[in-house]
Amino acid sequence: FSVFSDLQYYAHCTPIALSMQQLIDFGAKHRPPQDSFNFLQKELPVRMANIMVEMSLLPEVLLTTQSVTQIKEWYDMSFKELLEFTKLDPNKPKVLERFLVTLGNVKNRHSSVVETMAEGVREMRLKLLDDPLSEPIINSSNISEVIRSTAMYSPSWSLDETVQYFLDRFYMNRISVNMLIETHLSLFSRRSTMEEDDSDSISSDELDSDADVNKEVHHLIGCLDPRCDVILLAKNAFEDAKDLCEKHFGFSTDCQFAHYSDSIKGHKVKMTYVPSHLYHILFELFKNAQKATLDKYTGSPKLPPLSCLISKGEEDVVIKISDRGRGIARSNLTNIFRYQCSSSPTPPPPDDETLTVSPLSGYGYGLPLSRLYARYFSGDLWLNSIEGYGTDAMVALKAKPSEATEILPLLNKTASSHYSPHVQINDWSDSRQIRKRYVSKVAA
Ligand code: W6P
Repeated sequence: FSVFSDLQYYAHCTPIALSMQQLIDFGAKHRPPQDSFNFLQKELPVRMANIMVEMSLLPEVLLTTQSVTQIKEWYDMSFKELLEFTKLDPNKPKVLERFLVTLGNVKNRHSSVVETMAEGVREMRLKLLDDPLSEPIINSSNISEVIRSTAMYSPSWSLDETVQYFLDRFYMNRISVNMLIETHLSLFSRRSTMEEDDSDSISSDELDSDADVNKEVHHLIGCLDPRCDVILLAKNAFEDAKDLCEKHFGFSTDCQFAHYSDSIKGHKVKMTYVPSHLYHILFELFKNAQKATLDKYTGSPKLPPLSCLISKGEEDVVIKISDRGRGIARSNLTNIFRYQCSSSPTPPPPDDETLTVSPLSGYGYGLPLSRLYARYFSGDLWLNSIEGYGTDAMVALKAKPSEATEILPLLNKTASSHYSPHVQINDWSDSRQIRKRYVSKVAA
C-alpha cells in the first residue's frame, strides 16, 4: 500500500479496547513475552497514530505553538522507534530486550507531555490576547480527505470547546498508551521482578505517585491489583492530602469513613483496579474538599469534618467524598472541569510536580484528569453541589473486571460521513459516551 504512509495506515486501524479481565488473564496466565510483543508492536503504533492525526487537525493557533511542535516531535520519534520492531523477530531474546529498552525510552520521552500541552494552551491564549483576530474560524474544508473527525471540526464549536474536546481525547489516549507500556514493563522487565529499586524510572510519572505503596500493599498483575483495598487506599489518599494541607496552611480537617457492601466479608471493600489511578483520583478530591473547607472556615478553631462513603453494589463501586465548604454554583460546575478555566489567575509554572503534588490554588488539571482516570475503565466522576452548604464529589467504578473496559478515543474515518454530516458516528469506543456528550451540550 504505497499510497499510504505508515502514519495513515496505522491511523486507519481501530484501537482494541481491553477489559481488566483480559489484562488480568494475560498477566496471571504467564503468557510469554512474545504474545505481548506481538500485540503491542501493532497496538501502540495504532493508538499513537490515531491521536497524532487528530492532533494534526488542531486549529493553527494551537498547532503551531512551540510546545505542541515539541510534542509532535516526541510522538514522531516514538512512533518511528516502535515501527522498527515490525521487521524484527520476537523469538530472539535480543529483540525482546531491545523492546523493553525502547518502551522505557518512550515512557521517559513522554513523561512531561501533560505539562507541555498545558503550556501550549497558555501560549495559544497569549497569542489570542495579543491579536484576537487571529482566532481561527474553524473551517471544515481544512480536514484531510482521507481521515475526518467530524465532531472535532463541527463549525458550530468555539475554539474553547474544540480544545476541551481534543485535550480529553489526547490525555485519555496517553493514559491508555501508558497503561500498555507499564503493563509490559511490569510483567517482563527483569529489573521490576528482581529488584525493588527502580525508582529512577518511576519518579517522574504521575501514574506512579504511590509507587511505594504499590510495592508493599498491592498484589499487582501488571498495573492491576485484583484485590485492591478501596478503604485502605482512600484512607491513605486522605492522610496524604491532609498532611499537604497542614504543611501549606497550618490547618486541616478530619474525615469520617463509612462503607457498605452487600457481600460483606470482614471490613474491606475489594475490587480489581489500578491502585495508582484510584489514588490519584481520591487524593485530588480530598485536596479539593480540604481546600473548600479551609476557605470557608478561615481562622475558625473547629472545622466541619469531611465524610467519605464507600459502597460496593452489583455493578459499581461508588465513592462519595463530602465537604461542607459552601459548595459551588451550578453555573460554575462545568467550568471546574475545563482545562483552560479562565478564572485561574496565575497559571502554575510548568513544573513536573505542580500538577500532581500542590495544585492547592485554584483548579488546575487535577479534576479533568481525575475524571479521565475514572472514565478510562468505564467509570465516571462528577460533583453534586449544594450552593451555600457543601459539595459531594462522586466516583463510580465498575465492580466487575469483565465490565471495566477501556474507553478510547476513536478517529472517524468513514468516507461516507462526508456526505451525511448529520449522522452521528461514534468517536468513542463506548457508544454511551456520545449520548452523554450530546445531552450535556443540550443542557449547557
Ligand atoms: C468544592 C469544590 C470541589 C471540587 C472537587 C471536590 C470537592 C469540592 N468542594 O467546594
